[in-house]
Amino acid sequence: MVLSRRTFSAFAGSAALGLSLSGSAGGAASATGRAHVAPTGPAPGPPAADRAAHTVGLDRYSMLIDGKRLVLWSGEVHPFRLPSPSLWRDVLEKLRAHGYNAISIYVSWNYHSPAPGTYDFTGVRDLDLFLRTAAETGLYVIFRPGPYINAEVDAGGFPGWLTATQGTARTSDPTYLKYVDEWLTAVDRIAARHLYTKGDGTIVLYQLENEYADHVDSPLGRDYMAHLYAKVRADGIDVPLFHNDKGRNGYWAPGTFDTDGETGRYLYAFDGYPSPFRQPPDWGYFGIGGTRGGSTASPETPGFIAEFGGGWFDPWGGVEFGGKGYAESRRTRDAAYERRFYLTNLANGIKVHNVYMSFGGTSWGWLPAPVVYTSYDYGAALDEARQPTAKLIPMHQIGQLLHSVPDLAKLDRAADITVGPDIKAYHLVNPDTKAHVYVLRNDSSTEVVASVPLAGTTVRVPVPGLDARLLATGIALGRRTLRYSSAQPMLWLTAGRQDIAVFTGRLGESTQTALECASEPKVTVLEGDAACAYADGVLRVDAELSGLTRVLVEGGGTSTPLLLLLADDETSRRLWRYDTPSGPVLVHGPALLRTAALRDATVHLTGDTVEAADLEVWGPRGIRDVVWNQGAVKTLATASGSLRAERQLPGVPGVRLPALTDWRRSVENPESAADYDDSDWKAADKTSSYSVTPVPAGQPVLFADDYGYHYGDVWYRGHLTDAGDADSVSLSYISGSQGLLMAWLDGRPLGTHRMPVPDKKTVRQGTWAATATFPVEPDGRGPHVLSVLVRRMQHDQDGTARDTHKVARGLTAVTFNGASPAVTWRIQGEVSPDPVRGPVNNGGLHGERHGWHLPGHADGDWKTVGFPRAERHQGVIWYRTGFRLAIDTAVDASIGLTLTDDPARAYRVQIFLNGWNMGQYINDVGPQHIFVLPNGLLRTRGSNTLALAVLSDGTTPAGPGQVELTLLGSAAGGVPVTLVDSP
Ligand code: IPT
Repeated sequence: MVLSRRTFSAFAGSAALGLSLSGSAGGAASATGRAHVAPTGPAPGPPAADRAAHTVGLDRYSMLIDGKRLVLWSGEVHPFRLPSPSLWRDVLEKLRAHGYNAISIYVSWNYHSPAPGTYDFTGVRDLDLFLRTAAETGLYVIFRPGPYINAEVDAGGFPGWLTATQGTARTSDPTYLKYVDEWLTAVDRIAARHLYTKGDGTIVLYQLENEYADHVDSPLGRDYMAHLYAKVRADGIDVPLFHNDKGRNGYWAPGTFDTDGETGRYLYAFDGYPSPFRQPPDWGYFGIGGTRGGSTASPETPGFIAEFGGGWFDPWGGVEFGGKGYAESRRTRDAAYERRFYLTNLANGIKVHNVYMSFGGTSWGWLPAPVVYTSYDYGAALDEARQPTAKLIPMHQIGQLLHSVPDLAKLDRAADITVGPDIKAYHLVNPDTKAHVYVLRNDSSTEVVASVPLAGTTVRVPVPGLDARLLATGIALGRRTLRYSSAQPMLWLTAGRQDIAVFTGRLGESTQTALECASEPKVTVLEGDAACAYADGVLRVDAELSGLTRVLVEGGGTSTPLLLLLADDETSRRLWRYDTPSGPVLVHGPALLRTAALRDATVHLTGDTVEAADLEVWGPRGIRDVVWNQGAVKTLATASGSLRAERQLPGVPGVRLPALTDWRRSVENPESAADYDDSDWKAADKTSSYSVTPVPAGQPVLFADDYGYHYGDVWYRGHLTDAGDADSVSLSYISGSQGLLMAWLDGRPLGTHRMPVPDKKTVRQGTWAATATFPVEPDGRGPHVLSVLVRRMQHDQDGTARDTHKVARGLTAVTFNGASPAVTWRIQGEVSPDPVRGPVNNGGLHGERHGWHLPGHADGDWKTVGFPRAERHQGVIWYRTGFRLAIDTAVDASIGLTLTDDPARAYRVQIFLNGWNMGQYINDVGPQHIFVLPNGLLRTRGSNTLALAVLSDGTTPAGPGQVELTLLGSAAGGVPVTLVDSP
């Protein structure tokens, strides 16, 4: 009988409000076995490191956490792309607030390992702290430590030193496996301290390898995967493991390799980055499947998308988005894209859903792979400057829905329905509760009003062009049951004496919502316009969505009132649910709710405002007082059962940024001079290499990695004898995209060669090799010195397991025409890695080797200059200045450095903030002009040092032009920020 289900859901709903502290509920699947029962109860409450044992299981529908069904609604975030640990909390709180219940993280091997046997998890690399913060924020973690990650990072995450080792990576090669085990031992030691199974943290899933699509049918691959499986288990990781298939190929599905005799603890997952301009693909329930495809590849494990496009990356020159940068990625994969594609995924049975990226961040220093520039904003829902975008709205609405309506965690395909032309309709049913779920998608560009058969009635539902919505019938809304609604349900909760249910849709839309009521209820429209009518056991509420329409329903079969809230998108964005141990809190008004805690009769809230904002709070019975960011707020009780602030919360005060002046200048590259003393440089005289680039016959190995230089610029000095007759020299080199080479003979510039700006095709080609030929006129037989600087950019990724990260970087061959001089070579790259900033901070420029980028560098004798500059020079010139900020500690200001100049000027700039390499600006390539300076590295109260290393080729005047601080966003609130050590 319907009533009993309703009663159960209502009861269970309240029970789910607190943290789930105890172990498994009855019939749960466990980490060591399979589910036998597939309950549809409440979704588990937010996780915490609660020191209790938990089970993490699964069946063919979903993950089962302590036996409770859970749809993981996850966002990808990379700790290494935000080098300021305090801000991790900001990002995670913003995602949690917007409905995400999980995050997925890569851990990048190269970031933590400057040398074999050395693994560093301190400072900005403090993975323990990151995982603790995730647990404190109440987010589950999907853990992805590689060993290979791709991720548009240098060498796909492989450490630079691995490029100079024997053996084929990403195979069962024993040398490679030896290093892999070293890494896994180090990273698993940390992961094992944060497993949800033990209540030490919130890791619930762990990924082996990454999009491994090669050697699928060979022992090289199978043994490798089996090795990883066994190693990770041996390291004490007891949560389910998985691999992310590059497409729906069925690669590495359960049973395709040896999982140490275990079954039921390994999942199949796949990745999808479909074009936003085509129809969203079906898989799972509505897909064509095939023996290896989608859900049919692994019928016993839940639909799992380990990565689904939340944006896309942009190469140098901005070729992906027509030079418009990540704003265009965000525009083409906007909120409507998310509804259209992600709701299609849910309709297809996806129950573990991770959006790559949800916060992209910054590929600072030498982290970026050749395919990307510094910003990894990605067009994600939370932008690189940590600012929420409109893309968070659907994530929020769907995330809250998944939490409130556990029926969605167990759906079967139901009979197809027809809703008229131009709408794709998906129909699903929960076999236990008989709740029905519909996804309606409009792939045309104009609005369609669909006639949808819902619970025996035909309901007119507008679906805007290129948009989608989810509808439900028969779901519990507290003590009541939804008959149908043309609006998308968002959440329900019990607060104090009443239930609250929220429905959402686009601004201005006409909606009809029907609730089952055994008898005629008392209905009061508290705010907005709504027409209400009762007939035949159903209360119907019709309203146009605008702001917050409030309808109070009392009686009608239950003594608990229901506050029905109808919210347009922007309004729904300001509705925050927070689960406390005493029950849920619903807050309306501010730009962000970070935390809520109940102490006695007071609810303590923290969060952000941007504009002045209303504050209204619904919470457990007995709440009388409200505190916002430590300040008492005077409130009134409302007819809606809430407490409402008498006055608005103030918005953020204005933030003024200083102009950058008093630049000082110093010219470098003494290495190009004939008489430079290079006697302490390494002799480049090796004869063999593990690189996949062949060593040219009769020449020494000149590849930088073979001499221990893995990041940034590298210098060569060739000492020539008998070169007098030479008329030209040909320098062959390999770099990543945007690499360049410049040369001098006896201190005289020979010229610069630059790799071409990539186009859509070449950007994926992977290898940038070229030969630059410069005429020479050596005076006399010598000796002569040929100085060469190579900006080698980064190593290729190894997406196809062909050791492409071992393609050489730096000079590869040097030949002279007209003479055959004897040459001895010396090489110099980065000095030993910065112990605080890590291995990817520095390359081998003279200034970097001598600390010109560091705050403490004595630049008193550098000459003061003004910007803009216009100077013709081949080589490197540094500029330094300091600036002070005095930003109110109650303000979270996100600040960037903006560089602009005449785009014809050929120069590039490495930007150092307090010694931290915040990235590379290429004036005549772009498209990036704004570089985010994360607080913590940036002292928002105190003094800062900026150092710019300008590399110009002498063909045009070079800047810097305009260099200024830019406010990228601000809010009253934020998180406390601890300064990052910056010696
Ligand atoms: C897939 C990778 O797994 C991920 O690391 C990242 O590179 C992402 O794509 C693109 O940003 S690779 C796949 C799209 C071929």
